[in-house]
Amino acid sequence: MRKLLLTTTALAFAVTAAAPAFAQFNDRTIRVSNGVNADHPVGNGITAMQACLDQKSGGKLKLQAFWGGALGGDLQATQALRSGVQEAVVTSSSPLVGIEPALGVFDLPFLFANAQEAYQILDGEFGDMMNEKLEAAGLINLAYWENGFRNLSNSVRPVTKWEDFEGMKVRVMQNNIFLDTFQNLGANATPMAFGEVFSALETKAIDAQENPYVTIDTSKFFEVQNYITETNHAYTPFLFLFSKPIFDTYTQEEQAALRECAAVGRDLQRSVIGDLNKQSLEKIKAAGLQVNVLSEEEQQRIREKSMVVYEKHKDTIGADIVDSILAELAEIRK
Ligand code: TF8
Repeated sequence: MRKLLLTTTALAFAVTAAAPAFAQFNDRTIRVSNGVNADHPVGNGITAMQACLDQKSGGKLKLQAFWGGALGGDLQATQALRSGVQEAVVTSSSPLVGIEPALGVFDLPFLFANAQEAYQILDGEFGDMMNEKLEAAGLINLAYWENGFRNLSNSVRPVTKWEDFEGMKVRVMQNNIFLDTFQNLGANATPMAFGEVFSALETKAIDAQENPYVTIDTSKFFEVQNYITETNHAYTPFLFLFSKPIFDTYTQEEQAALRECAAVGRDLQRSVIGDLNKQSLEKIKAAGLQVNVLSEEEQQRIREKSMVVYEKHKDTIGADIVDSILAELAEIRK
């Protein structure tokens, strides 16, 4: 009896050993592009995601990151995903409103009051609903990473109230909600791809731009700017998008590993941004920029003035979408 048991056990081991390890995984190189530089927290997120993939796939799924827009800007790379010529991109949602207008909901000024609110909405049912829309457009959103709360930098004067925007040449993303938000404040808003911003600031073709502190730091915008105002006027999510035509050819195990590991990367990336935000601000101050924080009163004035943008863009985004996010936020804030 004992001998029989031993033989059975030995046989079981032999069968396990004979089965090729990670048989459900193929050797794959997954190109991931992003407009930011490698020292942006997206870099930490990619490293964490890779460690997770190594474990799950036995080293078969490899991320190959491209930085600084090396494979094209957000929109260009996203189109390459849709046509199945590039695997993945970490992109802001804002430049993609031409592909999926509902994404514009995240561009509404002062929508989220803090990151926790954003996480609840993005990682919950609302985020899933948006992912279904993206899927219909040929894009699998593996997870919502973070670009973050946006602040204004400029080279001409301190901005402490909305009247200070008058005539200022502000670069905005290629997105009509941002365009209207800044035009409505009196700025001369100019849509421009991210990759052109540094040199446009340097040559003074534009006076100002708005991005999270971490991006102002890692993309070196502070080197060609004199003033910063902590406006927190919008929270931009990063989408970790995967090409649906390519994703559909992957095994279920590969797909599941990518989704799970993108969430691991997301958690780390968000926490690194949380820490780095303060450090980036210190670095910007140390470089000699004047930093202004909007008073409660001025922020309230800007917020109220910006509400016309909600009405103007409600139908383009989808009235049901705008109403449902506002209802969910009201619920969260109770
Ligand atoms: C922008 C965005 C960018 C990102 C990325 C670097 O201002 O906030 O920071 O989408 O491509 O265009």
